[in-house]
Order: sequence, then C-alpha cells, then structure tokens
Amino acid sequence: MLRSPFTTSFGTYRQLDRPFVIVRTEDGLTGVGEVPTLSDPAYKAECDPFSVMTSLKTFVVPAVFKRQSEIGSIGTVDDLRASYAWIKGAGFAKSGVEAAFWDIEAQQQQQPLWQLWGGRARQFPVGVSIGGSTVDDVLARAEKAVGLGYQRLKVKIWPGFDVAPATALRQAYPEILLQVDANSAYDLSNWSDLKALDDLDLLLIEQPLFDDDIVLHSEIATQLQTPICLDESVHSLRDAQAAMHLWQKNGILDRLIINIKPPRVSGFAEASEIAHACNEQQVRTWIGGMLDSAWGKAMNLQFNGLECIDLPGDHFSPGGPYFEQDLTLEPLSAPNGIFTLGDGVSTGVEFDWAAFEKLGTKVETFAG
Ligand code: OSB
Ligand code: MG
Repeated sequence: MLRSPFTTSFGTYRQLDRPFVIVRTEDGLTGVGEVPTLSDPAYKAECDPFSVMTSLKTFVVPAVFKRQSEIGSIGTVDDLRASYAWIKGAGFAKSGVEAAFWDIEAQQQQQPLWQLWGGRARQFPVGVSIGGSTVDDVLARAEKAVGLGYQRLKVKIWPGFDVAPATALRQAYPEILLQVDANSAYDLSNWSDLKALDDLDLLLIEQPLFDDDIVLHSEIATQLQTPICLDESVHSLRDAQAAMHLWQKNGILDRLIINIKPPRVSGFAEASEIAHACNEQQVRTWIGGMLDSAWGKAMNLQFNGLECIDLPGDHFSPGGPYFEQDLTLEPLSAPNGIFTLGDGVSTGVEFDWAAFEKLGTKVETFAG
C-alpha cells in the first residue's frame, strides 16, 4: 500500500504488487532483486507484474539454468547476461535477476555496491517526484519535500496540467532545481504547449512524446530551449547512442539529458554502460525511480555513487518512503536532501525478511 496516491499522466497508483527475485547460491548466500513493476503496462510494455512473471518463469530463469548446466556455474554478471541476451525485451524481468546477482556478488567481495561498480561519489543531492492531481496538491507535496530539505523537485504534467503546476512551483521556490515529467502524454498536435515552460528556468522536460520514440523528440528539442530528457524511450546503450547521435546532428547535444532507470534498461550493467557513454559526450544523466521500496531505492542510491552521474536522482516520495510497510531494517534518510553512502556491504542496509514474508507469498521456486 502506498502512503499516498501517486498520479501521473497515465493514472493514479494506490497499491502495488510486485515480484522480488531471490537467488540462493550453493555456498549459502542469498541475493534479493526488486522488480519495480506498476500495476499495468501504461508506463511501458512489460513493466507490469503479469508480464514480468511470465518472462521470468517461461524464458529468463530457464535460460539461466540452461547456461549454468552448460558452463558449470554462473560465476559473473557477464555470464548471467549472456544466458538471456537472446531474449528480446523483458528488461524489467532481467533486471530483477541481475539485481539479486549483484547483491550476491557484493556479499562475496564483502564490498558495498558503489565500490563494486567503481563509484567514488560518497555524497550527492537527491530529489523527489511529485505526483499530485491538482495544483494545491502539488504545492502541498512540494512544501513537505522542501521542509525536509530537498533541493530538487520533479513534477508530473499532462496536457491541460502543465504550465499551471510548473509556474506555481517556480513562484513558490524561485531557486529550486525544478523539472517536469510528461510520461509520453503529448503528441504532435499539442507538444508546442510546452514552449511556455521555457520561461520557467526548468532543468528539463522529461519524455513529452511517445514512449517508443527518439527521432521526434530530437526534432522538437530544436524548438525548445529547455533540455529534453528521455526516460521511456531508452532501453539500452544503443538507444542512448542513437539519441546522442540525433541531438548531435541537430547541434543541440547540450540539450539532451537521459534518465537512467536500471530496470528499464535490463539492469545495472547496461545502466553503467549508458552512464559512462553519456558522460564521455557530456550528456547529463540521473537515476530515476519506479516507486521502489527502500530495497530498490538502496540499490539505486549505491549506483548513484558513480561519478559520471551528474544530476540528482529520485530519492523517495515528498513525505518519505513510498510504502506503508517498507522492506529495509534501516531507513534511507537524506538530511537536507543529501544522501551519504556508507561502507556497509552490498546495499548497506538489511533486507527486512519478516516484513517481506508478511506482505507476500512465495510464488515459484526453481532449482538448477
Ligand atoms: O517516469 O519517473 C517516472 C513513477 C511511476 C512511473 C513512472 C515514473 C515514476 C516516478 C517515480 O516518477 C519516482 C520515484 O520512484 O521516486
Ligand atoms: Mg519519467
């Protein structure tokens, strides 16, 4: 159950049921990977629990076991990814397995994930995402977030609810890092409404057009001063490279930003490749959330330790964790909107097995 409803251009979420991948090794280690599904495929194809479970059961897990029997054991994340590389799509499903493997790898190395991933940034600002349904609702959520010290706000917009919430926020917080997210709600007939946002000194406008489009985004980007940020339409390093190519061709590479969501790009390994490739071309990136539990957020925060990630990521809801019952024993606080990575192994926090078992049921067990 969410602590407060979250509204985007495609609907309002109140409760989320989602799969967790639990991997056990022969030497007794357990890794946990959250698959941060939403209730339906309104954000993206295959981001719902039904398709994720089907992909996991029918293709992804059997592919991993097949590879394991062929090569003896899956020793590295590269082996793991190779086992299911032939499967098209299923990014969310793959990401859950990969996350559980990273958790195990970190325990084996006795390292925090940030270190395993080559991170060095131990302290960075984080922000919140505001999914409100009226301007007053948005302002109330923003007030909570700013009261907690957050210095970066992202607000959900859609046709007819764009200039008003963004202007209200800018007037209330003239200095704050402010960005908007349309979740593909505009089309070629109405995207030009967004030109009015150019006066509000926004950091970025996220995914105004279709969830599978890069080309048209690159075209409208030439007519907006505010940088366009791609979320939904980047599934892989190749997609990120395609976007950089097109923005470069239009001479506006400095107006491209990429929201890297590890589950949307099939996991942290691909996410890392994207972060590095973007950084090489000075394209800014940040780590987006999916209303994750504290376990998923903890992994994303570890990933934020990569120095090549430039902008503040999504921490929690404006008022704290998203869920009434969360899944880590320690809270993930960010005093004054600044998160600090510790030296604890893997995520640095303990998975709350008791809470997890109370919330859900074991759906399927595989042995291989
Ligand atoms: O586009 O970032 C998005 C939540 C559901 C679907 C899409 C998005 C979001 C968020 C969540 O903005 C932000 C967070 O997890 O903190
Ligand atoms: Mg988004």
